[in-house]
Amino acid sequence: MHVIGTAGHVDHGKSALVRALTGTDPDRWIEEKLRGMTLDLGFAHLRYDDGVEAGIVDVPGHERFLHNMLAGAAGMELLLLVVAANEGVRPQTLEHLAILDFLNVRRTIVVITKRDLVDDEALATTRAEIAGAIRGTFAADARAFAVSTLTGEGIEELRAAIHDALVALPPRAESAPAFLPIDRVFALSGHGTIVTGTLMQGALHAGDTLRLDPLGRDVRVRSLQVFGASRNAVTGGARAAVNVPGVDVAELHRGAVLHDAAFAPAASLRVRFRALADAVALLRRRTPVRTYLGAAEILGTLVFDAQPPIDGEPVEATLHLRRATVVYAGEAFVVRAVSPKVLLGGGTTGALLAAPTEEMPAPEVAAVAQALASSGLRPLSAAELAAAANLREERAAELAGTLVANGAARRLHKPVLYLDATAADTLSRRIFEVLARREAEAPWMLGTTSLALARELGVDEPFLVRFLAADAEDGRIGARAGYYATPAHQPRLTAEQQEFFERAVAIDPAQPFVPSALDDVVAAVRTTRIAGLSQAFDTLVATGALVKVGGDVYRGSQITEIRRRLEDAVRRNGPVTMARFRDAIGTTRKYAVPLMEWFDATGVTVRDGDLRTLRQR
Ligand SMILES: Nc1nc2c(ncn2[C@@H]2O[C@H](COP(=O)(O)OP(=O)(O)OP(=O)(O)O)[C@@H](O)[C@H]2O)c(=O)[nH]1
Ligand SMILES: [Mg+2]
Repeated sequence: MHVIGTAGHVDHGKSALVRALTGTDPDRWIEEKLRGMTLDLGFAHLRYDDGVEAGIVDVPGHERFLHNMLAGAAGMELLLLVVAANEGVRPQTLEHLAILDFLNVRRTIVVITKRDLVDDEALATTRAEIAGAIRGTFAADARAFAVSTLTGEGIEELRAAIHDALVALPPRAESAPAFLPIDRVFALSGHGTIVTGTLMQGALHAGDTLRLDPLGRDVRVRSLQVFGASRNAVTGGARAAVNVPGVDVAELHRGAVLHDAAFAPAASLRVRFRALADAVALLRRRTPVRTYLGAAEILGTLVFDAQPPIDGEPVEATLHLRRATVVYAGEAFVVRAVSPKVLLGGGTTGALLAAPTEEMPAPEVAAVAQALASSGLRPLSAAELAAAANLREERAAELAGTLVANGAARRLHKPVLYLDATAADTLSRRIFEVLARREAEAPWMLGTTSLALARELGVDEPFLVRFLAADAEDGRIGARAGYYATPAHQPRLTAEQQEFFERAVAIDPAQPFVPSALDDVVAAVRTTRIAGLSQAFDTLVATGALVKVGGDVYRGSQITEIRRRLEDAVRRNGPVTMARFRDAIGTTRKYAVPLMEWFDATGVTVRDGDLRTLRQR
């Protein structure tokens, strides 16, 4: 079996294409459905009458969710590079191409979607643009198919081409030790914990005993499934769901690895690294990086043997990771800068290093490290460090910076203070555990507030807020709308909650842009006895799945479409009056007025007398 992956810019029709090919909607979350946008990886099963089959991994196109795209990218062998005919090549088309260039794609098919929206001339322009974008890349010789999921045009030809490409793919290394990077963890009632991922190599059998890292625990495979069908064995290239009894969901996260015990975790890896030509200016001899290995994102430092590369030629380097992980020899990886998260390059792993290669600390460094260690969780300023280590303040700050770069200290901001990494790591781990447990208890919540965390951990809240900010910046946890969560946490409503909101905020097909009254939704939330409804409502609003406008509630997908029509109207005929806006979306003044004011307030439009224009970005 093989894995097909999608890639391409946001809204270019990747998920619609997967649905047209397989009948499965890869957007699993209600938040995705209400918003009409993919946030996390989606999965579907492609089958042909002659028995050829493949798993499809559908990725989000929005740059904010690039970390999720990266978690699914390593397993892809056949790439469907999706470009909308009416928009052509956009930033994430190119970014996804650049990322996949470092990974394991063997073959690419270009899919030009939304064929129904353009004439032949515009299609030819898009074709030419794509040809330019893939020239000189791994996708250079890809064939292009123009399709429409709306009319069905081109879908059968594409299906046939995918079939032929699948048959031509070389098999995965079956005699290699099994290696399954975990991209999803969930509990199935009556069965316990299930982990899923793309089996990169080797084979798995029901009854096997395997190692789960970073837990370092041996687990027995109780049962195996491939897209809902039980199997006694699965081989490389399959999307496998593995039932691992005796492991709690809260202990496991995306990025863990299930493998033959042939691999040992290592925190330092020898690598062959190739820089993106555009990124060489950002590289230092020691460059802090976010490393993407398998389904994991791990912070670390890339240390070049000699000077940092000056071009795209491969060089030797060592990758020091904040936490140990298992890799197989020759495993492909990608790195991004820590902040802003620019793609820097990628490469393949070589030997694992048993002992760290860091130089021994000089006495001054040791004095600063000692001062931090004895202060525990009380952060120190450069001035306090200077006094404790008998140094000038600038020198203390410089050495503390070195410790931060080495991963031996943590820096908090506003004001700048330093913490011992061991004490900080312990607190980070405790925070992570609390977050994971609460997410398991109430998965519909965006996360946990700093106040609740401070109470539970017995830590001073103002300190915790700054500590959490640093954790969030490093990618150890996620932070949004005042809630903290584990990085892969995606709030998930229960089936009951989901049904409730689909009913409470329904769309009338005859009047697709009419909202629901907020009062009605709130009253229904109050009188319905489903647990966690009001928290679930907050989650949907905070994530944009639902949008409050005046006294009304819209689905995010309604707002997106209304905005598109508004922008179209302005582009076509210039500034709009309230009446023209109302006509463009076919509702009444009652709804048009608050909507228009909401667009003014959120910076989409600018008011000038009775007219609205679009705010220039
Ligand atoms: N007219 C037309 N619209 C399409 C076609 N394919 C997709 N769309 C529409 O384009 C919008 C985006 O489609 P999606 O499939 O969600 O796009 P996506 O690439 O998965 O988006 P992200 O996952 O958020 O990056 C939806 O409103 C689709 O209905 C097509 O062939 N023709
Ligand atoms: Mg999508």
